[in-house]
Amino acid sequence: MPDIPSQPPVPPTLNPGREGTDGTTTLERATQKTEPPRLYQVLLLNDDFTPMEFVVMVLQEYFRHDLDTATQIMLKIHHDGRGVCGVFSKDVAATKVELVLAAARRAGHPLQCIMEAA
Ligand code: TYC
Repeated sequence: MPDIPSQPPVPPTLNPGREGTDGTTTLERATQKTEPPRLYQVLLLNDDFTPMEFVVMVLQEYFRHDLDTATQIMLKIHHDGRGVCGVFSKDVAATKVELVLAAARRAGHPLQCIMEAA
């Protein structure tokens, strides 16, 4: 099914015409000020109960880190209280948070996963 855009397309606005010497008017497209989409960090928070192996698995399966990187990130979270798993668009970050929380609850772990504007 095609995606339904959340907003209607914005018609191009035109600057006032620039008069030529030959009676013609040239219309110029106004500069569009489109901000780049905001990015969001997905973070895991430390707790005393979730097994280290489960956190490493989450970092590998949901954030595509290799075993060494996943282990380093897990240890950073264990020591500092929190750590960044990855940076994504808003929709992708929200989906990762939901998937990680669902996996943790299924496994009976209290792991917390949050997103923050980067
Ligand atoms: N602190 C946990 C333990 O000692 C391990 C852990 C690491 C838990 C990172 C959560 O996000 C976390 N078993």
